[in-house]
Amino acid sequence: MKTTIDSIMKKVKDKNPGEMEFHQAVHEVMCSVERALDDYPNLIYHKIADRMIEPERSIIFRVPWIDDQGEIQVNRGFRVEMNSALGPYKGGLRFHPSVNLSIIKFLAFEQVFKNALTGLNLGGGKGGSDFDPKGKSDLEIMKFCQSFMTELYRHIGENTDVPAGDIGVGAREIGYLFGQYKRIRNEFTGVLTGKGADWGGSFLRPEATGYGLVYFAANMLETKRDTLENKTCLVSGSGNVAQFTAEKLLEFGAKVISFSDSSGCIIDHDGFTIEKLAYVKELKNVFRGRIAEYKDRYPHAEYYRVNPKDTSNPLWNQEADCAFPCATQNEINEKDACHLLENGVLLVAEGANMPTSERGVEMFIENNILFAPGKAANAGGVAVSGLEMSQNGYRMRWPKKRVDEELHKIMKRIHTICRDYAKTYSSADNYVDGANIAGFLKTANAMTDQGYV
Ligand code: NDP
Ligand code: 2IT
Repeated sequence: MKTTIDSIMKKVKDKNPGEMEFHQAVHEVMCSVERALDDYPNLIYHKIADRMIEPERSIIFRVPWIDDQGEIQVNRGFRVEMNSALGPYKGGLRFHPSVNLSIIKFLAFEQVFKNALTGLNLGGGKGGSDFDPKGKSDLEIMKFCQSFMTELYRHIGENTDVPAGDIGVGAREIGYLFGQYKRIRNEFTGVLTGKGADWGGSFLRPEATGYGLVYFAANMLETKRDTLENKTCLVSGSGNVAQFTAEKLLEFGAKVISFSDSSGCIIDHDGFTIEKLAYVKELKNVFRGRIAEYKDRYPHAEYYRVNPKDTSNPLWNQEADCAFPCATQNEINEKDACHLLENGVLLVAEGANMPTSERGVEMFIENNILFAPGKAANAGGVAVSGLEMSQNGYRMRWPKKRVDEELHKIMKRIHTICRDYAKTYSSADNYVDGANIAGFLKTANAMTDQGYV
């Protein structure tokens, strides 16, 4: 079977040179899937893996817009429609200067398996732009979003491709994107998720990724007859996922001691409270400030600025029971993983997509800690997006309680599926193998049923 992986990886590297993140995501999935391929020889015959690594469609487009000084700016837009075997392409849009084809392809690839795990009819895709929202006025953000949608609208639709938010794309951006789509198409449909609750959005969509992550972590601990109560937790990032992860952790009686952004991290050893969290939310969501400013209000906190010369992040070198990386890809490298293990971490659950390097993942698994890969643990966000699509189909809005119950059920189901597949093909606690194999087989079976398309 090694030859299968080697030949797949050779093709991926030859056809997509330099796309390191995409190679990493494919390699991780294929290493798990090889454990199951003996049972499914027809998948090799049908060249399922070969088909899966080639996006059904990749769209790259120019996004011109005019800044507040009247200067024309030009960014690059992307939408990678990876796989529609299980439903319309579904996945977020990322606006960040680091965005390139490799990043969008790795995210789209991960999204295929994540969406399969939700049990909903969702295919996988991802998009975005190298546009940097930092320091831009509201008007500039609106003009950029309108220009972005002026091209994207022809590729998407409620039954074709349904984008949502990701890094740099939240409620404000979804509003501007939706407004422009509606204007061009003259139709009010559920073409985007993460909409405002008064105009087609689902209750709890903003909270869903973070809340779902904590539900998943609680399920993992339950297998060891343990809970989150009184656990000291590290959370990275300070955006959508990080904020609602921390909020739910506090509700579950855990102690959260950190947040971060791309400039640095803040450690509050006394623990964040609801009031302190409200300040972080205001700082990031209203004033669009930096996490360093937390110290202005709470001077006892420690702040560590990102030092480009540092090969490890001080955030991951704190004593803690649980870690929730919620910022970005590869934010936990081998050294960070080493620090977490040395400090006695017992659970790592990924809120971000692929935040742990491949070696970091191996180290967590070798050391038998509970490790949840993003495609399982952060699936609550896209799952509630799926519920938003259903609600839009009926032109109805479910009460918060119902959405939360559904989210609980979906996260529990994903947890069970991961363990079931892990038990069959790997070891019960190997959620990486469980998630990859379950997501792959579900998608692969649908592709086989639908012929060579
Ligand atoms: P936000 O834009 O709301 O927040 C992103 C946070 O991560 C910010 O604090 C940001 O800091 C930090 N960050 C971004 N890039 C970097 C970087 N290169 N280095 C260090 N910190 C960085 O995004 P989300 O919270 O929505 O997304 C966070 C992660 O969760 C991403 O990996 C995303 O793909 C994933 N995810 C999101 C879902 C969702 O529903 N939104 C669903 C599932 C996964 P700064 O302010 O300095 O940019
Ligand atoms: O990575 C993700 O799952 C998301 N950014 C959310 C996607 C969605 O369609 O809600």
